Amino acid sequence: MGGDAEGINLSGNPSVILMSGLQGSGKTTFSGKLANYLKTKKSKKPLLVACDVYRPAAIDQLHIVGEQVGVEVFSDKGNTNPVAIAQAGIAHAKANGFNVVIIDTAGRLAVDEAMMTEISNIHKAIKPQETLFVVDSMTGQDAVNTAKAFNDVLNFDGVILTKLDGDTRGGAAISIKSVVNKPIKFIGTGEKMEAIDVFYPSRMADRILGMGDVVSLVERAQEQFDEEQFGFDDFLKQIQQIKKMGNMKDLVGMIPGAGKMMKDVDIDDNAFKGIEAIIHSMTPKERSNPSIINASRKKRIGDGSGTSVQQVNQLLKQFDQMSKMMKMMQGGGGKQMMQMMKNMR
Ligand SMILES: Nc1nc2c(ncn2[C@@H]2O[C@H](COP(=O)(O)OP(=O)(O)OP(=O)(O)O)[C@@H](O)[C@H]2O)c(=O)[nH]1
Ligand SMILES: [Mg+2]
Repeated sequence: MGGDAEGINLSGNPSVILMSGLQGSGKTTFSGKLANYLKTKKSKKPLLVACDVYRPAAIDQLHIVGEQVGVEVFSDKGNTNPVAIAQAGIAHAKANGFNVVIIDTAGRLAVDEAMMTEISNIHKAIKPQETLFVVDSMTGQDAVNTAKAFNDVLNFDGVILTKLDGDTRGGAAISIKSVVNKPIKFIGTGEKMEAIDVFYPSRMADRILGMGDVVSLVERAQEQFDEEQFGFDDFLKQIQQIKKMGNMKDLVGMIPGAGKMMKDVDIDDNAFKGIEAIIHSMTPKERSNPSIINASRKKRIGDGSGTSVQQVNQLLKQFDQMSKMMKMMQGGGGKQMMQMMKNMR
C-alpha cells in the first residue's frame, strides 16, 4: 500500500478542499473532523461551507458539527445552486481571513448522473486544491466501483476511509488503492469529532493481515487447553502455522490487482528464526514446563541457539504473556471472543 502517510495540499490562500462521496459515507462528519484537525493540529483558520441543497437538515447538521469544533459554517438556506454557494463561501473566506475552505456536498444513495454532474460542476467552478473522496469502509466491493466512478469524473486527490471503528478489516483500502491508485489520506474511527487519524499504510496492512493470524492462534490455543498445558512445543507449532500462511506478499497477492502494488515491499521472512532456534535448544522438559528454566538453563539455551540470555528472557516473557492470555480465554469469555473473531473473518 505504499510507505508513508500523505498529507493534504494546503498551499492555496485559501486552500479549498472539496468533499465527495455517496450518501451516508461520512462527508459531513469528516468535514467537521478535518476542520477540527486543521484548526488544532495545523493552526489553520478553516471555514465550513454547506453545499447540500436538497436536505435542509444537512445544513443544520453541518452547523451543529461546526459548533462542536468551534469552526464557522457558511450556508445559504433556500439557495438551490451549490456552485453559487461554494463560490460565495470562498469569497466569504477571502474577505474574512479564513485560510482553508472545506466544502461539504450532497451525496446520493448510488452513483447517478445528476450527482456526478453536480459535483463535477462544483469541481470545475472552484478548482479545489484538494478533492477528497469519502467512502464507508463497510461497503466492501461496492466501495471500489464507487471510487472508480468518482475518480473518472473528478480525478480526486485522496481517499478518506470512514467507519473503521466497526467490525470491518478495511480490505477495501487495498482494492481502492489498486483500482484508482490514489492515496488514502485519513481514516474515520468513530462518530466523535476527534475520531480522525492520519492514514499509515503499514498499520492498515497489519490490520488486514493480522486478524487471521490471531484467530488461528486463539483457535489452536483453545484446542491445546482442552487437552493439556500449553508449552513451548505448542508455541513452536503456532509459529510454524503462521509461517505456513505464507509471507505477507503472497497473502496480498491473492487480492485481485494488489500483487503488482506490493512488488516493491520487502518483508522479513527471518523474523521467527531466532525464536525457533531458542525453542529448539530447550530440552523437552523445559518446553513443556518453562517454569524450570533458571539462570543456568537460560545461559545453556542462549549458547545453544546462538542468542543472548537477554533474548531468551524476552521470549520467556512473551510466552508468559501469551499463556496468561490463553488462560483468560478458557472461560466463557473466551468462547464469546472466539465467536466474535470468527465473525470478523
Ligand atoms: N462509527 C462511525 N460512524 C461514522 C463515522 N463517520 C461518520 N459516521 C456516521 O455515519 C452517519 C453518516 O455520516 P454523515 O457525515 O452524515 O454522512 P454524509 O456523507 O454527510 O451523508 P449525506 O449528507 O447524506 O450524503 C452518521 O450517523 C455519522 O455519525 C465513523 O468514522 N465511524
Ligand atoms: Mg452530509
